[in-house]
Amino acid sequence: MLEKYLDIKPEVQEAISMGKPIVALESTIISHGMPYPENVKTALNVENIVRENGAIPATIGIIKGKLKVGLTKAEIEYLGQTEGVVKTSRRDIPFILAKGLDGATTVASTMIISALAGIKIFVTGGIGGVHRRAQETFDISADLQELAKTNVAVVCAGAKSILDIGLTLEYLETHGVPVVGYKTEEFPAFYTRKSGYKVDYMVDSPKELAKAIKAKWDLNLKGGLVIGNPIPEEFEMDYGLINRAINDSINEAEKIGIKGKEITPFLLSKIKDITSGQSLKSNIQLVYNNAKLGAKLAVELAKLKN
Ligand code: PSU
Ligand code: MN
Repeated sequence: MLEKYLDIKPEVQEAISMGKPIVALESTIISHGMPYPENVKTALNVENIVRENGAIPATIGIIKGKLKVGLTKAEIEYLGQTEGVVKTSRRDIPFILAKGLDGATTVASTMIISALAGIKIFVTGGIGGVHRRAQETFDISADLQELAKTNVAVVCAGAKSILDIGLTLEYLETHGVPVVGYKTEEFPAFYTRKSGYKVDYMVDSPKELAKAIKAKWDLNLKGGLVIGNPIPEEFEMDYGLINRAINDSINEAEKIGIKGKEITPFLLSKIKDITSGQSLKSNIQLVYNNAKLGAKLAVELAKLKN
């Protein structure tokens, strides 16, 4: 029945059947998170980094109403430069399929499709979360609910301070989602290594992390994990500079009334303009760094099978 909806690339299908290490990658970062052509270049480099570190990459997206597990180079190009690709979260999936549209998958929907295909490790830049002033707007990303219920581990560089990081961590705690720091006790804030908030657990090796992930799912403790991997020091942004850019972008969004699913892409693009492209450079580098860790983690997890 799933075959009707899922289109798995042969290389990825083979890796799934053989229990080889696989890393899922999302596509909203391609279509709505970065400008062309940097988006496509980054997506292809990320796939190479995953390979160099011993795993098979599977970039996930929706093309003409089919859930694609493992986009080809041409499909990544297509999603990266086609207008009208829909940012697709959990609620959107059925309609993008029924209407035969193209969709870029968020963290939430990439987790869903990964789980359907049997992929356990997923690498991205940053997760969605509880937005600032969510007390009034109710803007909480569907990514957090997905982490609460879907068994996929998400490697990211933390959450940006366009979000309320404290409330995001509280929300995850309520839903039993472990927040792990890779070689750090502090939850990273995407563009910067520090956020002022602690993680629940620090781990020092992909092996230790793989053991914890296996224990969680062996015990049927449903849901995902957030693995915070700080941006390498040499690519980190100045704390004051990035936070001024974020605040100015949020003010601008409020002034012109940007809301809902448009807000994250709007802020990312505004922050890039204010920082003259510096934020994009950091964003690209942190994704590369996550790809390395995600691949190593997938390798360790594959060794622990059964
Ligand atoms: N953060 C980024 N780049 C992105 C996103 C988040 O730095 O591209 C995307 C991810 O796909 C994430 C989504 O799942 O934004 C969250 O959107 P929302 O808050 O509308 O759920
Ligand atoms: Mn939202």
